[in-house]
Amino acid sequence: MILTILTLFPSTIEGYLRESILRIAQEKGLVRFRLVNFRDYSTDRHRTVDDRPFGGGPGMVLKPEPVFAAVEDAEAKDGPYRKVLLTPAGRRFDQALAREFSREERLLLLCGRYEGFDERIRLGLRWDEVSVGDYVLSGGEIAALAVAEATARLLPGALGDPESAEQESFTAGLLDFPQYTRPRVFRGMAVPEVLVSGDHEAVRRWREEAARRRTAERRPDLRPESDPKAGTGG
Ligand code: 6GU
Repeated sequence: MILTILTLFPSTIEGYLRESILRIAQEKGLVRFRLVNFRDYSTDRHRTVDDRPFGGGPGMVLKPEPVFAAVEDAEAKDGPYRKVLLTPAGRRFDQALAREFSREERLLLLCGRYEGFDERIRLGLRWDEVSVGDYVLSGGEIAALAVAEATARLLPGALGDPESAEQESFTAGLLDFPQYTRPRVFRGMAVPEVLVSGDHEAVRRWREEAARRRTAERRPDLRPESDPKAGTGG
């Protein structure tokens, strides 16, 4: 997959891509990240990317020309992209959409800034408009990283053993079960006996039950993927 991120602040994203699962996924050749500062596509001598809103009001609005030029250049070089506009007005990002994105050959994320985008950016290109939750960020960079990581970790071969084990079918779509490591007693709190019993089937049943209980208590809106009543959650 080629994952291109259009942003006015590439350095805020760069560091994270060099660490974590995202670095591993790149080293394995599963994904190539491209950071594009669309200010480079501004043609005036001040390299303008934003301007005051027609009709008045506070703040600045992203101009259409540099965004269009950057998108068209990326598509001329790489081919057509699935294009994602990061905006609090978008569809809520979830695991199902991450899975969908992970099947794309090319994914482009546009990070906004300022008070918003000129409406013709929305109208003139085909976007999936995506939000990462009901709160306001000052720019799309953190949202783009969330989308990039959730997507890249689903690429076949991206995860090491610990995380792929976590995806075992018996807890898919549920919240995680509680985990313990040494010591067996810490400040009077003991590890559940079953986890040190050596009985793998008993461990599996305990974890499944714990995951189900935790999910029902905390996130009754989620449904396990194996549940025939499954909604969009999980
Ligand atoms: Cl994608 N962008 C911004 N600026 N704020 C957000 C968001 C995105 N998702 C939630 N809040």
